[in-house]
Amino acid sequence: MTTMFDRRDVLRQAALAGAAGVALSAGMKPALAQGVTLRLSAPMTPTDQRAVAMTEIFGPAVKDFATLQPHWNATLFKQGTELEAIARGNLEMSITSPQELATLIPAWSIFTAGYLLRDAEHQKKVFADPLMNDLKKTTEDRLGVKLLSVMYLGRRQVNLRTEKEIKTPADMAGIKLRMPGTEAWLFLGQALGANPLPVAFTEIYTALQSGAVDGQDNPLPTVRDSKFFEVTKQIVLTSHLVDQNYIALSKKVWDRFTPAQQAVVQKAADDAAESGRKKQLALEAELEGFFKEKGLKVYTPDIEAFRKKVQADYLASKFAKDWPPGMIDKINAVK
Ligand code: KDO
Repeated sequence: MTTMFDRRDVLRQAALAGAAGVALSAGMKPALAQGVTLRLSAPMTPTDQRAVAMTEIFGPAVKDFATLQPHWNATLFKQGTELEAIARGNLEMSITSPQELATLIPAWSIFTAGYLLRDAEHQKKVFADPLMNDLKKTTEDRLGVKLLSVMYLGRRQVNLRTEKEIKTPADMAGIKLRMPGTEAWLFLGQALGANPLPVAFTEIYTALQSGAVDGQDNPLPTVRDSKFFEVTKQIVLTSHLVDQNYIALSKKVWDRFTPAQQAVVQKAADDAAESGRKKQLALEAELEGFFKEKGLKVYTPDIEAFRKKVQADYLASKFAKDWPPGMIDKINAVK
C-alpha cells in the first residue's frame, strides 16, 4: 500500500511536471513525436467490453498520429497505481475510477457513494455537465491527468459463494466481502453491512475459489467475463453503485497534440465509451438468465433497506466533508 507521504509526493511531482508543461507551451513546444505510443494499463480483461471498445474503436481512430499499446489484466501497473504512473510520466493512459482519484483528490469520493447515480444515462449526463468542471480541472492541474470520457461499468451486484439468502444489510453481517483496495471502496463494503477485505481485481477468482473471501461485488458483465459465476452460488441484485470508469490520458501528452489531433482523440474516446456503454447495458439485460442456467440463485433483496443504510452511512461519513457544497443537489438535479 502506498503511504500518505508517497501520495503527497506524487502530487508535488505532478505539479512540477505541470509547470514544465506550461514552460514548454509558452514557447518551446516540441513538435509531436511521430507515432507517439499510448501505453494503457488497466486491470480489466481484454474481453471486457470497455477493453474491446478501446482496442477496436479508440486505437484505430487515432492511428494516424498515435499507437495505442494496451496492457490489460494489470500486466504493466498494479490496480490502483496507474494514476501515479501517469503523474510521474511513466504511463500515458488508463481506465481509472473515482475511487482511485479520491485517494489523491478527496472531493472525488462523492462518486464513490452508493445509490447516488441513477443509471447509465444519468452517469453520462453528469460527466458532461458543467458541475464537473472544477473536479476535471483540479485533476488536470494537480495530477496531470485529463479525463476524456466516462465509461459505464454497470450496476454493481453482490455475488456470494455462501447460500444464505440476503434480504437486508443486516443479513450481510460477518460476510467477508472482497472490495478493491482503496478506503472508499472498503467503506462501501461496510455500508452494505459486510466485513470488507481488500483484494486486487486479478486475484478475485482465486480468493473466491479458496474461500479466502465469501463474495465480491461487480456488475453482471464482469461476473461473466471474469468467470466469477464458476466459484459462487448467488447474485443479490442490490444495484448499489452505478459504476463508472474514466478514460484517462496524460495531460502532457494531450498538450502535445495539435487542436485537430485533440479533436480526433476526444471523439475516439467518446465513441469508444458509447460503444462500451451500449454493450454493457445489453449484457446486463440478458445475463440474469445466463447465471440462472449456470445454477446460481439470482434475486432482488429489499433495495430500500440497502439504499437507506448506504445513503445514511455516506452522508454521515468523513468522506462527505470533502464533497463540494451543493454538489449532491446538482447531481440529483441532472435529468
Ligand atoms: C474491481 O476491482 O472490482 C473493479 O470493478 C473496480 C473498477 O473501478 C475497475 O477498476 C474494474 O475493477 C476494472 O476495470 C476491472 O473490470
